[in-house]
Amino acid sequence: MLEMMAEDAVSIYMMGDMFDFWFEYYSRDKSKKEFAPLFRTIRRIVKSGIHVHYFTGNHDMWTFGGLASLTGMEVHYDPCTIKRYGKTLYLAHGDGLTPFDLESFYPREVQRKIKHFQTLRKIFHNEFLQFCFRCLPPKVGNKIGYGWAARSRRKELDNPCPFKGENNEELVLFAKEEEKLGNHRDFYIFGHRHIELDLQLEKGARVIILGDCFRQWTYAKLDHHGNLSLHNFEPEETHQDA
Ligand SMILES: [Mn+2]
Repeated sequence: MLEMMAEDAVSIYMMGDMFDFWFEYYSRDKSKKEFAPLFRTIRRIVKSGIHVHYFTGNHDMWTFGGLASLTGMEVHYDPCTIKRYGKTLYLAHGDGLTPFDLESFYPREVQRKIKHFQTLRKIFHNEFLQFCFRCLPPKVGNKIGYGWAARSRRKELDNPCPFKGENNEELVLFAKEEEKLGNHRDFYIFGHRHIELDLQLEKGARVIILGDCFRQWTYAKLDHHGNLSLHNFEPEETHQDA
């Protein structure tokens, strides 16, 4: 997919959670070797003059410089607003982005769920706890991390969560709130939710949620006229020899 994009891209933006679990320890983690072919490809693309950006997600925020130095990508830990071809784009993985005013949007039960996720997110971002986890032997840390990721994957498979509608989907509500506050963007682009969404808001903004890169292989393309379109990559077509 990356090689296909590299044929005519100026920049490539990956919206995070490309890894089930990514953590950089103080000691050497031999299991990272399995990503060598991916990293070689990214390095080659970067070397060819294409800017490659990575937005960390909630499964791979624990990079402390390693991912950038292994690949040459620019790693972003926070959402970014960029301007390309006359359009303004808000780019973020999407975890933790909820409308500020939870009470007016959600019933109490949903508010509780969101607050629970926010607490967990604070724990995951805590620098002291990150320091402690970095001291663990990679084998132990990975067992915990991959175990957690597998549990959440199973939960999602057992209980898939399709588009909740524009009055309930947190990322849509977040974008609407931004527009209301006067922070206009032409496109809001997110990952995180594993659903494909291309939604036009009233004020001309569009919310794009990119599906995934294991079933739907979704990507968005912004051409030099500023038109944005969604596509699905078909791996078989170009990778019969892989
Ligand atoms: Mn995510």
